[in-house]
Amino acid sequence: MSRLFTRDTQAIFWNNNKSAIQRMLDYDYVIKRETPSVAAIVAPTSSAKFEKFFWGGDEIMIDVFRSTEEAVAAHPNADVLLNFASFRTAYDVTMEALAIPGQFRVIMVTAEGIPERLARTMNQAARDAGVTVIGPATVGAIAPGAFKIANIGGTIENIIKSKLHRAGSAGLVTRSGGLFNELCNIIALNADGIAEGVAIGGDRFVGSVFIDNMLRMESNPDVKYMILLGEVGGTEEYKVIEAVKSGKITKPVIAWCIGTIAKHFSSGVQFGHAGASANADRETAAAKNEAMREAGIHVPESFNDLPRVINEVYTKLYNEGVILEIEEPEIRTIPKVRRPKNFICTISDDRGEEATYAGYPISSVATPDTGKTIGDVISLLWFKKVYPRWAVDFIETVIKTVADHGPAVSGAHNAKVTARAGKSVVESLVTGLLTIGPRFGGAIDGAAKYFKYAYDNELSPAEFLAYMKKQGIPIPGIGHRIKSLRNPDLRVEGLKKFAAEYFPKTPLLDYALEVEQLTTSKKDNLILNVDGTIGILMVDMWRSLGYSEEEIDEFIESGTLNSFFILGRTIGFIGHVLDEKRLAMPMYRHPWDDILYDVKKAEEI
Ligand code: Q5B
Repeated sequence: MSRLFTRDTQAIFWNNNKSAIQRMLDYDYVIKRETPSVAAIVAPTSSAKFEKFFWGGDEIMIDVFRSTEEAVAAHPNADVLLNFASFRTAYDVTMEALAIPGQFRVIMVTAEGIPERLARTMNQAARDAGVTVIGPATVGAIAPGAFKIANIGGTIENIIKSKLHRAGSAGLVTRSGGLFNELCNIIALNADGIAEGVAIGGDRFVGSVFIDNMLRMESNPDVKYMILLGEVGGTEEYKVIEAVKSGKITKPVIAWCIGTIAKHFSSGVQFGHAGASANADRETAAAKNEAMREAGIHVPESFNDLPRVINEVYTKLYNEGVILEIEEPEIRTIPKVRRPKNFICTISDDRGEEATYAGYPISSVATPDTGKTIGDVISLLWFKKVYPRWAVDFIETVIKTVADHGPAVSGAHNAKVTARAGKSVVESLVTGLLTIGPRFGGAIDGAAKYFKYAYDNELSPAEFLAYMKKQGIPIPGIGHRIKSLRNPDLRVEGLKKFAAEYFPKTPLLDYALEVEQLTTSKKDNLILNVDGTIGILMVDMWRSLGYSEEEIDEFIESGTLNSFFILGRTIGFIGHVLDEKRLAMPMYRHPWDDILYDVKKAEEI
């Protein structure tokens, strides 16, 4: 791995830190990345499924997951974890991520103050797994023109001024995030910017140290020379000295350790970072600067002298032809005024020449020669998927099966009465639709939910009945007013026959038929009815199609299954309403003799 990040790198962002994520996406937009650098967000306590962010003047949605595992399952290409958890959680988040084999290449840990014992364990675990940890206590890293972590580099204006929107020639490693930005500015003014930069973090125990990053930069062809900004405390700079001496690092290195002021204090001084305190003479900034100078590293006289040295090394490499002139790339600008959108649509788009259903032009599903049916249209518009033929045909069969069941059922009766009151088609239709509910036609979701629960929890049919009795509700999908063992519902027989012929397997239906044996042994109309059969077979269908249990539960909770009845029966209700209008039927009044009047004179109080 010679380059830390590329233009294709995508990260999972742990914690819904909206402003930091927006900064990454603004950077992506400016440098004309094709994909957002944040693939997903992990927010364990959030109920959101996505978060909206600006992409230039437009908006995009980033998936939100409850756990890193779920995020990885949906975005297996995201090989960077940006761990923005607090210092209390950051260790666990990193260890969980490391437990997902081969997923993450780089993990950045921003939290400051992780207990040192845990930081050491975490860093060693990452090292063992071959994962580069940046941090803890860092603003991160950047590969200009490719990928930038969160807030590193500051605002877009600052990024462009510091030439961080495209790759330059220096490899930059610092401890401090604040000085990282300052150094980028200095390098932009005195050279051509950086090719890769890492702020390794200010804690005493950080994951990747100077030498890890500099050895990678040695093999990164974009990096022509390196700049190391160390500080008082620790001995990591000596590993770089060794690598220069042994020839492992051959590219020119410029280095400065800050904290030389420490020698003017009588006792040891703790600078800003936890690791910035010298515990021995060789840990002082002065000693390290001297040792680096002796090893042939370009060490300035002072921090103020650093820009001159950078310019000197850069100019030499430029004159030698090692560094070439950089053609400045075109960048995009972020609009000053951005308006969040009020509505989101993920199923159809009417903006092009021809409107599309889930990406398919209407003509590709609507014209007869395509062979597509209403089942195909439903699979696109309800599920945003192209279902296989057997599943599409099943949906179509369901719609046709429930289209009507005569004028006597609750909904059709209501629609007819309304039409006879002179109301329009739509008004009459909705009165019919409003009758669909747990007893009439709307037991499909309930049937799927309870039978699925019973089957998944391995309840025997008797245990299931006892469970439902305890719930105090009739089993959805069981029982019919007119259909029974003696007068079987042929619609149910048809659906079962379809499933036997075309479904890969029907475990939930098989279970439901066992339950039916028990219920019909009590009363012969307690059959598995049309609602129940549809609900149960839809679960079998989705399982065969590879949907996750969460996805199926979500279909059930959102009322997707009852929608099949609503859609199908709309055809029948409209038929009944048109029938009434065609027949010019007068207003309906219910006959007195069909009403039991039991009206007592109201008591006065
Ligand atoms: N009992 C459907 O009831 C109906 C029981 C049960 C345990 C049960 C009833 C029920 C669940 C909801 C359901 C969809 C209300 C039906 C449809 C579309 C349609 C309609 C059409 C079309 C019928 C008598 C005795 C009582 C009850 C017990 C009844 N159901 N026990 N689980 N599920 N089912 N709905 O016949 O001891 O005497 O007190 O709610 O799946 O809507 O064509 O008409 O296409 O349009 O009126 O097909 O089964 O019986 O309620 O008087 O009960 O049986 O506890 O016991 P009934 P009830 P007990 S398909």
